[in-house]
Amino acid sequence: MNRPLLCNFAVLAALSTLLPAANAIANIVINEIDIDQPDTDTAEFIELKNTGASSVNLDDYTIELINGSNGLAYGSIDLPNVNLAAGGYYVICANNGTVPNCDLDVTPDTNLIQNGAPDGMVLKLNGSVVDAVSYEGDTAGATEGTGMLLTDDGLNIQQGISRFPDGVDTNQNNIDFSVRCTTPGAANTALSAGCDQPVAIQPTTWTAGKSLYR
Ligand SMILES: [Ca+2]
Ligand SMILES: [Ca+2]
Ligand SMILES: [Ca+2]
Ligand SMILES: [Ca+2]
Repeated sequence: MNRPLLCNFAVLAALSTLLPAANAIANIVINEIDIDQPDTDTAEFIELKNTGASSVNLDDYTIELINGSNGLAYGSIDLPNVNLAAGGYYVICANNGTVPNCDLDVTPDTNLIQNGAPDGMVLKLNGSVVDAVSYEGDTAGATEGTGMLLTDDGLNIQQGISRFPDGVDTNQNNIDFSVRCTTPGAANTALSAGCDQPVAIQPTTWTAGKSLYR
């Protein structure tokens, strides 16, 4: 009588080792992009986030940059064999000299990501699309729901396109993404203006700081 019970436990144990991997499929999202900067684009990046509760290896993931005029990929980034911790961020940049917290510096240094309108990108796991974002309209094969209509216009320093609230994915690009101050490698912010200004020093902090120099 005990043998079938033990067998069931064995099956459950085997399944439990498979389930985290299955859940991991939807846990990596395109969390933030900066596609356009003043003058030549010299600080473009793509930030991924692991929104799940367990570490995910990125080796089987690829990002494809999609041309909105024909739906074809104009670039592909094969992610390396690295583990991204639960809640962690992974930044792919064009130039790690201009993008803080860059984890993977890819070529070219400038004009890596097309500015629209529209264009998009997809995140693939073993060849299947698991997340996508289209900006300045709908890009064939790279749009979830409706493409984001607002744009990173390239006129403001350190302003880009963020998933906000951070990490939340309703599979509606025009709802999930908005123009915000850039935060490569960190949680996305609600701030959307004055992005190149330092965070204001609170009076109490300033008083405490001054006391250090007396
Ligand atoms: Ca660009
Ligand atoms: Ca920008
Ligand atoms: Ca999505
Ligand atoms: Ca961020």
